[in-house]
Amino acid sequence: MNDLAQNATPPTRTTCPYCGVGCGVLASPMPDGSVSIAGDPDHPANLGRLCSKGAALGETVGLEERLLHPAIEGERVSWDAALTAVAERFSAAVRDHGPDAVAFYCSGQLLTEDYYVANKLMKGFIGSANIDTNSRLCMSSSVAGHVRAFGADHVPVSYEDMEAADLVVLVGSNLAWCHPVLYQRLVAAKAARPAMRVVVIDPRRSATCDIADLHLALAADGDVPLFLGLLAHLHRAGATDPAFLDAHTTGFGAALGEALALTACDLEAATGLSAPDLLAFFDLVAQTPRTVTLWSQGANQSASGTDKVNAIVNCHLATGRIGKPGAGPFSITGQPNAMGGREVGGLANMLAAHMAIENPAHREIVRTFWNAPSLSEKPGLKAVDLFRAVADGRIKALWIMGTNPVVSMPDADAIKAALAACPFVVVSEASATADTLAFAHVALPAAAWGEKNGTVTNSERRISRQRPFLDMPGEARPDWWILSAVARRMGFRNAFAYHTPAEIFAEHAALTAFRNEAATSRDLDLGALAGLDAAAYEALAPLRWPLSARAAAPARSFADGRFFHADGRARLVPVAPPKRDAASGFTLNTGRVRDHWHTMTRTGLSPRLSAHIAEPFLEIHPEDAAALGLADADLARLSSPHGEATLRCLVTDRGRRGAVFAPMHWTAAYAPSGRVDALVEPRTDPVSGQPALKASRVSVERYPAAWYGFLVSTRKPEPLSVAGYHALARTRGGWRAEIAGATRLADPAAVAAALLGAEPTEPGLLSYDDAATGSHRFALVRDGRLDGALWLSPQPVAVSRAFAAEKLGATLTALDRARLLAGRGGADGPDKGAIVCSCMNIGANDILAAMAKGAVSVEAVAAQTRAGTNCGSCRSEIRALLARAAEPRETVQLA
Ligand SMILES: Nc1nc2c(c(=O)[nH]1)N[C@H]1C(S)=C(S)[C@@H](COP(=O)(O)OP(=O)(O)OC[C@H]3O[C@@H](n4cnc5c(=O)[nH]c(N)nc54)[C@H](O)[C@@H]3O)O[C@H]1N2
Ligand SMILES: Nc1nc2c(c(=O)[nH]1)N[C@H]1C(S)=C(S)[C@@H](COP(=O)(O)OP(=O)(O)OC[C@H]3O[C@@H](n4cnc5c(=O)[nH]c(N)nc54)[C@H](O)[C@@H]3O)O[C@H]1N2
Ligand code: SF4
Ligand SMILES: [Mo]
Repeated sequence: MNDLAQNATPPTRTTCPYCGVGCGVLASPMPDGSVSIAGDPDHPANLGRLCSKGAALGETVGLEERLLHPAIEGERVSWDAALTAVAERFSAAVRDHGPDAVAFYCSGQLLTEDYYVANKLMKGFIGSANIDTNSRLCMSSSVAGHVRAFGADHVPVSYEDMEAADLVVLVGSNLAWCHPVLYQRLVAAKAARPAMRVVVIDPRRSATCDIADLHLALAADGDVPLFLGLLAHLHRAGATDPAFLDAHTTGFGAALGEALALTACDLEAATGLSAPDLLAFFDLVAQTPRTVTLWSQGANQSASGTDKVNAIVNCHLATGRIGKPGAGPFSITGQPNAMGGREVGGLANMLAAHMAIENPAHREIVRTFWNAPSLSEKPGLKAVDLFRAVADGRIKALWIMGTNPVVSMPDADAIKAALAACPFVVVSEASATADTLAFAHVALPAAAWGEKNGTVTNSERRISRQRPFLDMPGEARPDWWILSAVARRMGFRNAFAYHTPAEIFAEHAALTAFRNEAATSRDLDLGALAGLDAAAYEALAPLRWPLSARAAAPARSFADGRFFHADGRARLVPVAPPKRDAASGFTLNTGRVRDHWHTMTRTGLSPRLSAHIAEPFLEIHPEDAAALGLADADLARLSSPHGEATLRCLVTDRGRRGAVFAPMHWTAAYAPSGRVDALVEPRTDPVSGQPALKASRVSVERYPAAWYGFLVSTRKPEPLSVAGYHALARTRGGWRAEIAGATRLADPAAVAAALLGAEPTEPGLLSYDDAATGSHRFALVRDGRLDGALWLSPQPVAVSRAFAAEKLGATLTALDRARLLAGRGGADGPDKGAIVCSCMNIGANDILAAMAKGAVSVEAVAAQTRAGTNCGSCRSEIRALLARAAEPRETVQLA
């Protein structure tokens, strides 16, 4: 995989642009234009490891779908014209309607330097706090929970603490798929110390349950009651730490009062868990001082998200399990720079450098440091409210950067309507196919990963550099450059006279240390980096903060029992169980798959990553499916008061009855009816404003398919509008698509010719009609090679996707042609089945074959097939195959 040895220039040390683990990457542009990627063995986050997404980064840096030039109303313009237009329209809106008539909507994928400039411009110079970010959808409940408990948004735990714990409790985290390298570290730690215990708390039996000693498949939003029950149990079992509570906290009495108010009966009803399961969990926690509780979106993305966070933190404070090795509450971040965004104050209710906008002393510090003419005095609109203000005309000019809200916001069709109605929308984007770009009056081409230069902070507060190793293509520019250029055109010349990201970083670091003298006054202190010059910035090694200029960094956060509230104490927050609605229908849970990233503008470019799961799907319990007359691989139509979606059924008992799960990734660009956020209700947590993305009410019915189809083609198939449903994916050598329609096809041959780009009478267009089953098969052969193939059937198409995709572009034998029309592999070309290992392109059937030959362990499978030998992200799936020894799915490629 790694061709570094062939390359003369040393690789560039950079950081992965995907998840919050923040792995170090060595990137080397190769003479043939490709990029070789390897894990950085010296980076403390990953020590050389990468997951499937990181390992495939080289497949995502091409220019195929890049936005390369600024445009106004779709017409290419100069940068000067575009920047001037943005500055004039924003200035005019502020002049005519006041500063709160404009807004920025940013992203945890911006670099710290970009984010710093955006926040400074909006809060300090435009004079509004209407800058919010996709981190509102991601981390804001944790931010609010930390601030309530600790007096600052401080994450006290490190990856090493997780490895050193005797018990790791994962709450609403599918770590195996979403933070795969951290998961591998956990797997390795448990293998080295088998006494370690892992508990997974998730309504679904996710891939992460592979290493769980205990999986609590709780009911949606059962977390607050569960941790209330735990607090009561810790109290009764004498596992609390009265000395710690006494010396370092307030609020225990009230928090315990809420916990004791919950009866055992209430607890079982609210969590959906049995008494023995609850007791097993409670006992394990009570007996294990070195406990790390790690949580993610199953906690944050909820109407009770902030309370969930505090219910968890309360248990750590009550037992004094915080500020100690191998113990603590660990909110793990999703995006590569969610933490950096929080550090510069990129949320509408924060200021900068972890200061609070409501705090006059903090405002004075920032006003003075920035020499800001009109520092905002009050919090701005949070994402959901911000788009409501766009919809009802209060926002006259909106700038979206580094996020794709018409796909990722709840009530996503309403977001489209809001943008369509907004007088002025600016979108800074790297991809020309991002759905949100369709609503831009001004489109600005942003530099992307591999080109941009700056810093990110990972989940354990470690700042790492992203360094460029590719030239910026076309007219793409870094986000900080674009923002600074607009700021200067708005008249703020001196404050935004930046030439390099190093200057911006040094200013940010200086602000964190400005009037931050007393030992506990503000947690974020990067004073040691305030004077950083260009060379030192260039060479900056990955570092965990605080990095104070005046004092040695404390060995460990909260080790001295001092917190950031004015009284120096932590607060236990009394939380009550959420009210439960008794509405009918299904609870729609949403989340991620292993090999796609968010709205797929990057991972969708990679054939390797697209092979794992190539289509949006719906996990539904067998009993629910049977009641609805739905079988595996049928299509289901979902509807809610907000919108609709059509998804492929994956009938599985890994979820609870009455609950369905769908991935968030698919967009209009890949599967127009797979945009699940069209269904999701814009209900938010009352404290954090984070939307409840994991528990919408939906109804499910069968999509009345008259026919189903599957095709592969060397060209992007058009027009897919013949199909009521389609899902496109890249595959080696071209494209594949799942299609279906509700009305019978009058002329299948004509459809085939159109979709495959063939003349209806072209001799190379082979066809086979099977009257018995009503199915039709077509193969287009040009110059002896397979140019495309289409299968149509009244039932879900039972053709081996891997075999069809593999033959695309290949020279065909007579036997191949026969097999293609039959849709199966043959003895000499076995059908791989669903791809499990995307690095090595190994399918489920390859693994089953190895098992048939006697492989009984992941290692033995790896030795025979090479599956799992590169990044290791697929090992939990291999283990699951070993455990189930089940048949692979033929018709749909789902893990
Ligand atoms: N492959 C991949 N990795 C990613 C990303 C990606 O797009 N793709 N995105 C990154 C980002 S930005 C983020 S935020 C993280 C997210 O990382 P995770 O939070 O781990 O991922 P999700 O799949 O969103 O949700 C996690 C789990 O929460 C469970 N859940 C749902 N409701 C509840 C509940 O009420 N209680 C509990 N306890 N659990 C519940 C779901 O069943 C799901 O398995 O992943 C990051 N890593
Ligand atoms: N139903 C449901 N919805 C969800 C979630 C869920 O679990 N369920 N999760 C939520 C969470 S946690 C998150 S983090 C969001 C993520 O949702 P989004 O932020 O909308 O997802 P991305 O696809 O990462 O969007 C990033 C965009 O920035 C572009 N881009 C890439 N690099 C750059 C750059 O350097 N500069 C600029 N200007 N643009 C760039 C990309 O092409 C892409 O269009 O989704 C949220 N929505
Ligand atoms: S775990 Fe994977 S996606 Fe996350 S930072 Fe590491 S290589 Fe990137
Ligand atoms: Mo996220």
